[in-house]
Amino acid sequence: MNEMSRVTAISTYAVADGIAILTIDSPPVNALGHAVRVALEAGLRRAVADADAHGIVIHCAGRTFFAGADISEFGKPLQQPDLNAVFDLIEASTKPVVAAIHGTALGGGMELALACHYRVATSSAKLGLPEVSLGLLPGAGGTQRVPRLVGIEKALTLIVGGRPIGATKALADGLIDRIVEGDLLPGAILYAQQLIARGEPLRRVRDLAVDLDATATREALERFRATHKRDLQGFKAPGLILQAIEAAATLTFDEGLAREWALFEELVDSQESIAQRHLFFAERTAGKIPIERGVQPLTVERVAVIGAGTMGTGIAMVFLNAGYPVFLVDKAGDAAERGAARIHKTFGDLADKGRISPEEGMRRVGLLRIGSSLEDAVSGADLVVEAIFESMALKQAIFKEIDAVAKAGAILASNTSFLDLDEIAAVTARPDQVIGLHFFAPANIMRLLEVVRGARTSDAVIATGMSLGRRLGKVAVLSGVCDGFIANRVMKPRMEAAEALVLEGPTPSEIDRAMNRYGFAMGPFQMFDLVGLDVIGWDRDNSAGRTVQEVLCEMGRWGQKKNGGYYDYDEQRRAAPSPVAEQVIREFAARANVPQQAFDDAQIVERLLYPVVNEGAKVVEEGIALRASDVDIALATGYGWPVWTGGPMCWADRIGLPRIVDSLDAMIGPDSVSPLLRRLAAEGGRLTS
Ligand code: 3H9
Repeated sequence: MNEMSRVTAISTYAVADGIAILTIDSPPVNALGHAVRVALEAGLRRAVADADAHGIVIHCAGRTFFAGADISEFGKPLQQPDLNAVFDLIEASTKPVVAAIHGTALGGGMELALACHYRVATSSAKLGLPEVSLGLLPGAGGTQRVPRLVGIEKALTLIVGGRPIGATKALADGLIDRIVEGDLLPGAILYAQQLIARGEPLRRVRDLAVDLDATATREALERFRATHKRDLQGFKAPGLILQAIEAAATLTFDEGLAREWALFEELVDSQESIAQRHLFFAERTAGKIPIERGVQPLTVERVAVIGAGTMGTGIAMVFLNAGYPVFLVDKAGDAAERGAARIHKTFGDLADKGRISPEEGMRRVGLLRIGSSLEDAVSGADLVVEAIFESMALKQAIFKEIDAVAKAGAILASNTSFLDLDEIAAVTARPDQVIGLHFFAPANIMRLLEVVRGARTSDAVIATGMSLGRRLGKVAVLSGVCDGFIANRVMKPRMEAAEALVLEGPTPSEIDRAMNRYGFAMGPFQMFDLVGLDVIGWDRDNSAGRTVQEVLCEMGRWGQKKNGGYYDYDEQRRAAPSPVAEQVIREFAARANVPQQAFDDAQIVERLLYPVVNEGAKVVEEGIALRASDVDIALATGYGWPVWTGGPMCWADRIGLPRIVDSLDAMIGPDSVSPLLRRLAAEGGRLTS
């Protein structure tokens, strides 16, 4: 290799055996921001002009190939050169350009690779167009080049689905040309030399034909729309992606590119994409926590889970999925055996569906031990997660026992969803080692993990909880101690508002429908019926018809499990509005002299969700959540808050805080409105930055 020289501050240029190597080094993920585009342009011009170079390899230093356009540049004026200008240079090169891919070639990064004449990748590389999850579409040729390379049907799955694929599949589909075993760069150079030696043509994806004609493409799009109707509801990007892909089959390449750009610009400025980009950064910001500099997470190798109920077995699976040996213990009868059976069945089902290999299923099951002796389970564990019944007395008793047998330094975690962690920690001799790990049900599916710091939890233990969350594939959000922590506390006013509103005129199904239209998979009454009215705070012994819930429970209308609650259910558990429940509600309202009126969807949304915004602001001002974006990401990942609204705080900023405060003043009274919310509204401020 001749001497390496700098092209710009973040790029180098060298020639090895007749091949120019252009290396970009822009940590952390080589996002294609302005400086990177400038570096690519300069490097390409130099390589094209260099008489010693007969081919060009584009390559990235650090952990990954280009992970996409720089998302933080969206919404700001575009600085030239744009990506398409860089890609024009690549395609116009008279020397073959090879993309050498490692890590993740995502979004604009994959589009850059597609603009190259050839692509090689390491076997561990992943490629994808995840723009849809940011409410965007690939805006640098992705919707035009992918259909030309792999056909319309596969392009739909890749671009609307947004899930990256591995190198092996990319090779099989024709997205890449070779998998390099061993060192990537020498492999890419060798490949470029072979292309030149064989006199292979400069393959420009833009010149390939799309596999389907216009009519067949439209039919394929219709089929796709019909099959994925539910998944696409509420989102703006998928519909526009379909239009862009249609353009690939109906327009020339350049016309298609122009159409794609127009659609991209429409999306970049859309509320949906702004909200989804907010959540992208919210997820990453949640990991930034105020602990002493240099504090490192403790080592966790072995885990004990106490309690083999639904929550305990779910939590055990989360750890098994991530490769941790787990001891699941339950003192009651054969509870641990039954928990283990559920775990075996879940992994078996996953293997049957092809989601994991049978060997992987066996490996995970092999990491599980069960028993009924607390000491056996706990004594070897670095982390003990308690997941027993939600009672302070029971939790304190079990923490005393655990504390006595756990090794020194072991972390004791509670999965409590409401109780005061400090009271639990106080019964142990190691309150600094006690933390809350609040998983959301089903624990093996839901992405949110609230890491609850007690008054005395040490920084090292907090750091461990947060880094563990990441290793478990969860979104870890740090919460202080309060009733319900972040997500449950912030959502509680929605339930209370629904119970009050139903007495004022709207039926349960009207209220739920407004929530469904807003974007929640379930409204509050659908949720009550699913969970069971008898288990959400019904005091059976003292029930005296004081609330609608008490009356329904006394009637045996406990929800889905009894074929009746707020709704009536048929044998297939299909819900229908219930005349019986509605009569109970109206009689109740008449007795309490509640004035009746009609509410439209927008009014229902205000009544139910403005109080949620208010509670979110309180959680921030009390320091329970570190920042408003933590509330948003917690609700999006823990409660299915529709991501295209960005979560309650982002949504509130869009509506305008003064309007929300005015409405809350009238609705719940000025004394109940969060002072932070009121101050920001007065100052023209925002909850999210
Ligand atoms: C696009 O390409 C549009 C084009 O079609 C058209 C354009 C015209 N930009 O996730 P991590 C930051 S849209 C800016 O913790 P990991 C991230 O915020 C883009 N910043 O690491 C974080 O910063 P900080 C399509 C980005 O190893 C740091 O990098 N591409 C970007 O767990 C580390 O991130 C995507 O949607 C970016 N594109 O995962 C890919 N990406 O340290 C988005 C990351 O200050 N990225 N950052 O908190 C990812 O999926 C993951 O970051 C990745 C690495 C898998 C790459």
